Amino acid sequence: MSLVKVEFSEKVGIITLNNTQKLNALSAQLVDDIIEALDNFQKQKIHIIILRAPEGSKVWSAGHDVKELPSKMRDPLSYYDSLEVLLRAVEEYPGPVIAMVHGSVWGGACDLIMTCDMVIADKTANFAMTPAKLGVPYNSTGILHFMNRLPINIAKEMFFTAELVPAERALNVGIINHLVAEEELLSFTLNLAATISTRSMLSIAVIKEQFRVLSKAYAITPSAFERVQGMRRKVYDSHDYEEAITAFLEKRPANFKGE
Ligand code: KGJ
Repeated sequence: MSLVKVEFSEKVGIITLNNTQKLNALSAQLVDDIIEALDNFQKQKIHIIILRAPEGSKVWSAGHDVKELPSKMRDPLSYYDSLEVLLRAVEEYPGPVIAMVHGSVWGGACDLIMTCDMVIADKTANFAMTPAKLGVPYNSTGILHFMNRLPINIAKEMFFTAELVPAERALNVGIINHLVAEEELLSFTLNLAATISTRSMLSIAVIKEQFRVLSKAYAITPSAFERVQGMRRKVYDSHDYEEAITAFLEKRPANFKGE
């Protein structure tokens, strides 16, 4: 059974993450279902996608399925990790992907909404970037998503504190495009999609691709790349990574040692 619900009109497709029992944690299966929905919409030439959770959800998505993170000694966010595959699918969709957010957004799901082209939210929305809570060495493409979107001090605060940023502040710092009343969340998002749908989709698809290519146009030497990978490895080989994942599963705070 699919973990997403799909609806569409002529040009707008809605994908609802529909695994609320698991707080829409981004498991490999949920990710596969989202990607399949995106692929089908692309074949049907649906130009604009809205990504949402079921109405009234307290949690929009709890982020990467922690139970699917590898145990120690393996990169938890490698190129083919399900979250990474999803983020690329959203970035490469040839039309706008709009995140419509009611409820809290955690970790990898926060990276997902930052990868969407726009974010519309109501006052229940809040956003936390949690790798430091789970001892996860975040990957460089993920860091870049935040650098490209937010002032660096705000991105660092999110990563260093792993605390939820409430909706009003999220608007002020640029995480979200529009903060709207709860009862207007869907109509506002659909109106925005309707406006976009009157524009040239060819032009928009090319501009979106230009933003994608140019926002990643950073040169890095092979040795710098290998150094970063080596530093990240120290983290996923560490006591702290193993301890934080175990602590999550045992529903207790992690006891970090910094090694
Ligand atoms: N992955 C897997 N299972 C999860 C996750 C998750 N991310 N979040 C929650 N669950 C499971 C819990 O283990 C419970 O399972 C169930 O969902 C309900 O959660 O005990 P079970 O029923 O088998 P819970 O905690 O009882 O619900 P609430 O008390 O309502 O709390 C909701 C919260 C969202 C506040 C809480 O579940 C929570 O803090 N979840 C973890 C959120 C998080 O830190 N996500 C980021 C994961 N990390 C990343 O995405 C990445 C990439 N990273 O680098 O950190």
